[in-house]
Amino acid sequence: MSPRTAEQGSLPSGPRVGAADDRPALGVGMVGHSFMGAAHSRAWTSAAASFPVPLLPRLAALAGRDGTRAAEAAQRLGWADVETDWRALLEREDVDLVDICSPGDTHAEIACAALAAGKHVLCEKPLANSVEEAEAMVAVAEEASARGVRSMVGFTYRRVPALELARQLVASGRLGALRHVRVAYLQDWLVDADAPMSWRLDKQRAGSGALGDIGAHAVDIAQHVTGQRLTGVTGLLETFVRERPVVDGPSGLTGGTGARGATAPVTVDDAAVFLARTDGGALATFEASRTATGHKNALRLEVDGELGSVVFDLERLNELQVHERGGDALVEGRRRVVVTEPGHPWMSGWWPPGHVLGWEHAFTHQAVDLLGDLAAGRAPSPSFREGLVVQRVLDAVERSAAAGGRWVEVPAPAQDAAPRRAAG
Ligand code: SOE
Repeated sequence: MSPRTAEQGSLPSGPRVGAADDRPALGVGMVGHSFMGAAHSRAWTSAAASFPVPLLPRLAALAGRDGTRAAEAAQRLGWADVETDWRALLEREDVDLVDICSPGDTHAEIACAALAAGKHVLCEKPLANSVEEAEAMVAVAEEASARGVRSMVGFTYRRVPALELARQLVASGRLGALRHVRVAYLQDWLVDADAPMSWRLDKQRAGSGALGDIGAHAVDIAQHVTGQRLTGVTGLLETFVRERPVVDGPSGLTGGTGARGATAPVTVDDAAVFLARTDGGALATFEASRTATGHKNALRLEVDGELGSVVFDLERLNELQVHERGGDALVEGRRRVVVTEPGHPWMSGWWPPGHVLGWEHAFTHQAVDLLGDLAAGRAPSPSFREGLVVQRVLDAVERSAAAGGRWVEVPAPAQDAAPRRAAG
């Protein structure tokens, strides 16, 4: 599916295309418009303002089951049109890419149908609710890729400049042979037993709880930064709050008045802890919790090598702590690198040194890289197959936890994940 020319796309919204700008347009149709839908919308609208993207994203249509809420979101987020059935996006000539920002139980059906219809796909993480679903998505995605129809899974933290710098330092050998990987992704929005039910707490909708929601990020970024794969795990899961109030409102199980009624069972984990080995001989520890009191969105990664180590904290996302051994013992220790220099990943598109970025900018970088891949006819990364690698780790943790924490091997991928590419 080749993107349409700016002349063919006569949509009222999206970046203004003047006579001088003859870049082709890429029509986007998005499914879902809550938290991730808002983040993706801002990414599509900011990509062209900060980077010389080869395709101009056009926010063609937003799909949401509740037409009134979808229309309000479309107005607020800059979408030109609204559909109440995602399938309508697949029929639209002005949609070249479907951006899936809906709950996990919708990913497989929507992605497979969109790819079969010749639409590129960006799918939020985790890729699916099960290994079986993820394997089916990979098969459809790789067949579609042979037709030039591309797909990507949205592990956005790969596109935080400081984490890409960490990956480059590891890949360059500056840290030496890796010994330890330590990842904790801690939030506390569910620590209050009164926090209401939502789709994220329903196994049927979400697949798992903290493990798949934020543990997926922890697993992906650990594998991406180290360039190593988790080969086996032992894990524990816990649900601390087993019943939650059903709030009859948009974020509850049914849209409506906001009245509090009965409670419903929580069928997913509040927290996951697991240990792993990597195929590079390192030991890894992971923690993912949405009941970690006092932690708001605290993704912390530490990689310790024979020659040095790096420490990243999402709550200080413009910084990377770097320690390289062998210096002057008098002043040896970690130095704080502010990752905002022009030569740092993606920083060429932003501000002078020290003018820091935020959480949302990784979504912009994701959109920028995807637009570049589509224009160049390249397979985007992370691919659905890389999403399947994460899914297999999540599944192994669940199987380990269900078996009292016994060691569970993680099946090796059938073929290498997409080649790692230097960042933008
Ligand atoms: C969970 O609270 C969450 O919204 C994740 O679903 C997102 O992937 C993460 O970026 C922020 O936290």
